[in-house]
Amino acid sequence: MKRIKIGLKKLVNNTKKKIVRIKTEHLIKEYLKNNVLFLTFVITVVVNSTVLRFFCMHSIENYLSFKAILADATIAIIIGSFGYLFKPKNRFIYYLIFDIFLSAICMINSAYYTFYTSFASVSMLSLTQYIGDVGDAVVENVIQLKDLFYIQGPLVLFVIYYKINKKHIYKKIEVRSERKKKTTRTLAVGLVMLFIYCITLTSLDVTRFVKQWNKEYIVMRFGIYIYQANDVVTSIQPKINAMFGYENAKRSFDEYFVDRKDIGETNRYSNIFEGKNVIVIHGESMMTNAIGLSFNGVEVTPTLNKLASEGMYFSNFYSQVSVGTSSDTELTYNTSLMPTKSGTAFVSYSDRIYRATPKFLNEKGYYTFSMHANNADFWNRRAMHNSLGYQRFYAKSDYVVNPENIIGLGLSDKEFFTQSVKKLNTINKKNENWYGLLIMLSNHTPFSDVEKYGEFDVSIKETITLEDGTQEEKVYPYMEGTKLGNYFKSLHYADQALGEFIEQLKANNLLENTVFILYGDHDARLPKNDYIRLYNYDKETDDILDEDDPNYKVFDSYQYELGRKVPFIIWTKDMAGTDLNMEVPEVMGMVDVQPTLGNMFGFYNKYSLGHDIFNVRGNNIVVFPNGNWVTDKVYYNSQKGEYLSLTQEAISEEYIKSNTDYTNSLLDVSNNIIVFDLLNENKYAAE
Ligand code: GP9
Ligand code: MN
Repeated sequence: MKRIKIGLKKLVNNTKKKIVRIKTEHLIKEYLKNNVLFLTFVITVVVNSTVLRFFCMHSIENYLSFKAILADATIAIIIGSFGYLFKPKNRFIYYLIFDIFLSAICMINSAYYTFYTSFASVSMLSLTQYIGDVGDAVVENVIQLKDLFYIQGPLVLFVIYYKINKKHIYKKIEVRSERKKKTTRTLAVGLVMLFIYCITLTSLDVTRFVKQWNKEYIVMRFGIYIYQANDVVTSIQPKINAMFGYENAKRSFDEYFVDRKDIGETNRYSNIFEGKNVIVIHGESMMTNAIGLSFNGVEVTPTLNKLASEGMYFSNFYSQVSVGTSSDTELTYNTSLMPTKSGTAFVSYSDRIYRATPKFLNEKGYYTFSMHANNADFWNRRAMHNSLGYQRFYAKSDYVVNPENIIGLGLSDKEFFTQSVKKLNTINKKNENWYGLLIMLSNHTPFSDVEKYGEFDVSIKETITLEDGTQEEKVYPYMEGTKLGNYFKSLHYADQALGEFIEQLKANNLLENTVFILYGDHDARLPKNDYIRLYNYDKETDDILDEDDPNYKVFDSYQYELGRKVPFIIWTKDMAGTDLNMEVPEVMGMVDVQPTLGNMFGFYNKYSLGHDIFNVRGNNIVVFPNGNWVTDKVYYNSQKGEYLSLTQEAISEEYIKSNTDYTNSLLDVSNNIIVFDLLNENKYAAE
């Protein structure tokens, strides 16, 4: 009897369980059937964000980051919940609009990341006017097939809608109270998820979220949608800050410069160039790794090699650009300030007061000018060169630009230099002393005007003797057909243009009393794989060496960063063989140029952020706008919180911490100087 009872109880329990299961299954089925659009919306939104991380950040813990997926799903559910406020027949439109919007965010970021290795910011919207001018470069370099993936969002939604619409599911009537109930329930789920998400956040997550400049980290923890929303807020913030945070900014600025005792210190190089004329060359995309490199015995950059070997060559020199690329370098070179944290100084802050090199030299009686054969408003140079103290800006309208003289973005460098020499002659006749910046253009990404660069092989050619004694030339493709290969061809052209320019200067006696200064403005943003091929080519297989091969040279992301060095050279026609003819191998950044040159020409900017390299040799630090930094001992990646040791010396935690603190305060002070116009003495007077 007892057994029968137990048996019956079991049967009842099992049946109950079965009923619950069937009911649950039924409920789930019903839910799925009635909420297909909402679910499709949520899934496509989460998939897009995950795929974006996959394309940009590669490692599995980044793209399958639990926090990011939870954040994306939460956002999608919260947005999606309001879809229920609409009648079923209008609901599709609501989801479609948001799906298009969120997919566009992914697509823009995907393309942006390819170009800048960073996520997009709305503070860059004011720069879209330049996209037309570098349009080809952008399209060729940036838009890739992968960026079209994100269309799947609206597309899938549309297909699903079409299918269910056919089945008339969404034609049914839902009364208002039912719609409200659905909205509140779904929203409640979203809010609970939001709560769970918030308690998973660490204090580091929150601090980085507030600062917003470690973009990869934020996207990894918060997902792309929250990142972008936060970006909108932080991009508007500087404008608001400029209205309210002046007091704090000025206080930290004063404190910072109280500690800077080195500014104005003299050394062996003080005043060595006083009274000399100056030609500064802005070498578009010129990189140090090409110096000394040759293919089949032909040098890529014979002119740069000659200048480097005869002059003062800074071989561990970095540009410190942010999204303002060329213009950021011009800012840093001229003022010893760093690029702004959001937007670009050239575009957003051209009305500020700058203590720029042309101004100092102008005070010493120099005539100062700049030359660049592109549109004067590109990067807002027309306004900004004036703010920097260039008395005259010779731009495109001052040059004769014929279609046959165009390479890449505009007038070819050879033609630019030839026409500039004529102007320099006139300037030289009229002025006792002069200082001019010449901005090159031809060697600009995407380096695809190959047929205009002239002959330069980046293959490997070998003469082999056959069995019958005859000789044959064998060609291995090597870098032919790669972007890096094309870059070398383009750079070879630019170098040749530079060589011809120096000859013309000599022929016109313009080198007699002249200091010739050259900097590479930033790296050429070339694919890492092309460098791997350059350093690990196996001609037998026309492929790269196996990683196990003893000759395999590792080229990882640190090598890539360290390889972004650009040349900085100071040269005069008779420097070779003197004690000024030397290599300076200590790390140095663009921000150190003004103090270094200032000392040589006899002026000191008391608000420079960099250092005279000859006062800090071996003890310098180069800070990058993204918070990374490099010294002679360490390259530190702030995004990952990791570093690469460059010496055998042990690196202490304290070393990393103090340099990271220094980096953060330098970036803060620099940003404050520009945003709050702290060098504007009239503003001080008004206080
Ligand atoms: C445009 C040129 C290029 O005039 O200086 O600017 P970039 O694209 O290198 O910033
Ligand atoms: Mn540039």
